[in-house]
Amino acid sequence: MDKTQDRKSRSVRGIVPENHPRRESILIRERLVEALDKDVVVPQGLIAQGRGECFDYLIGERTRDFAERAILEAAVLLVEAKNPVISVNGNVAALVPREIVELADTIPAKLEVNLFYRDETRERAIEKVLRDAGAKEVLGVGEDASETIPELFSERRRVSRRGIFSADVVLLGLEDGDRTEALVRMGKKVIAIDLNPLSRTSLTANVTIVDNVTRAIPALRNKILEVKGLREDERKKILTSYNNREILKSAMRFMADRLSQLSLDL
Ligand code: PTJ
Repeated sequence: MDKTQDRKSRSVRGIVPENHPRRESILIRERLVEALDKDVVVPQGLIAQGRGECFDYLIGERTRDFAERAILEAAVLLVEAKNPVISVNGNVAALVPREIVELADTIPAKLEVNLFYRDETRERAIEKVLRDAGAKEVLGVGEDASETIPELFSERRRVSRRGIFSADVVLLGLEDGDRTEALVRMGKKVIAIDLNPLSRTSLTANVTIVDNVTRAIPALRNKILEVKGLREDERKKILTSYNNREILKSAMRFMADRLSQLSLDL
């Protein structure tokens, strides 16, 4: 039996009881392992998910008010952008394929494949996931990723001219710090979804949504529908009153306070 079949035979997808307290989380893990076998996710992506799960525990696996505020800010930025682009890596494609395509349609924004561990097999596999989920156009695949982000040495420097290279607003999920810094240096507004408020990406992005991509992406889409109905002065007020440092501080305070409270309740 090869490794893929071996993993399939051990899958618990069909047997997790409906009332299992960790059902959702177990099924997400199964989804990521399946995506691993299709070259969508890399093994390192499973490690990244584990780190994310740990932070998700600390916020009680719910979208908190610091994330809500960042989502509102992100919604206004995306609606007002001239060339908004959603960057899609392996984990995002595996976790929220349909939701990310719906979000792109709603803004509207372009979808671009951008990988830390890049090779053409993965680019094509992720493009397929997005197309199967309804995407009409997927940038950043093959020759399309012919531009480079200056001063960046990972494979994430390769971007599409019509996409991230010329974007004014870029939405990223599970990003690495170097590229976030490079995009901000290029003058782009960067919106990051990252459960870890301490990561370099979180600290560097213009807007950090400290939440799970599985909750943040649908919430962002709903917020965009609301923001589209706002007047210009209302949107401006939202933009000018935002402070990302304060958002990060309140996420960190929330985690610390929650742990203290939980230790008292033991
Ligand atoms: O598909 P590729 O080749 O582009 O590779 C993707 C990974 C995720 C492997 C790559 O970007 C990577 O190594 O990322 P990092 O540096 O581990 O950063 C991932 C960040 O996302 C960490 O801060 C995690 O806490 C956070 N994170 C993990 N899972 C989630 C998450 N944030 C939101 N939602 C999640 N589900």
